[in-house]
Amino acid sequence: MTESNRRDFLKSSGALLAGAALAGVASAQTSQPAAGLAPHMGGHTDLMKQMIPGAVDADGNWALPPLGYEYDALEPHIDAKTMKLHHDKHHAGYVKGLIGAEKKLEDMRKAGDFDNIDHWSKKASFHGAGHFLHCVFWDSMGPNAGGDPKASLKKQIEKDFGSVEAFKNQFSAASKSVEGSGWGILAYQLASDRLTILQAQNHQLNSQWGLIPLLCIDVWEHAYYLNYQNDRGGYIKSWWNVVDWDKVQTRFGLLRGEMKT
Ligand code: MN3
Repeated sequence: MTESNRRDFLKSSGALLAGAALAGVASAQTSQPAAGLAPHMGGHTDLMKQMIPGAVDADGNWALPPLGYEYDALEPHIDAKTMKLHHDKHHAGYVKGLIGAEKKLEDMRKAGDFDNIDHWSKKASFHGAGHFLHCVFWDSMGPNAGGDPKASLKKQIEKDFGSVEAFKNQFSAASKSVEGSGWGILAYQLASDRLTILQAQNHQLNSQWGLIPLLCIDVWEHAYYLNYQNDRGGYIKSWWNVVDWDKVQTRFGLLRGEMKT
């Protein structure tokens, strides 16, 4: 590319980027006239810390967040033994696995030897997705919860799914029919300003790009087998009673710029 061609290219690609940014602003303002531009823009790390508290420690290293309630707080819907094993052993394992995989990738870079790149890239994806989803999972539940979404999240669910009942039916069906181990996920699509339901296998498969999980249910057997055995549908039905919609609303509100970070 000649220098003048390069300048023309930069000029036109810059114009395209600026156009895309303006289009984004316009659509955000159309859907959220009162909020306008999100006040958290430029502070995404702070935003994520509020959305998924405790996913990293004060030094920015991956960490196991403490539960915001007692192990037995979700009984009778989720028993204390399941919660303790799930949080202290399974989730802790993903945090350890993510830290370990990132260390291996660092070692490979230092050594300039990428023979095992497939293995450790996949491990980082698996454990990283597992860590993130468990953080959202714990922070989607609580005692004295259940009921239906309220405020702006309720309106968005009605807009994108027709009704809260239709949303719950789709979410439950998707979660129940995950092949093997996985998750049902309600996620916010940043590009379209819409909600969508994902059916993740393991932690990291069947996703899209550019969306943030707001609410998720773990349907790995370790999440329910002690109490429900093979009755995944019974577990999902009961789980709706511990969904803390205020927390889900907070995540949605932060992403939409409806509240300050
Ligand atoms: Mn799990």
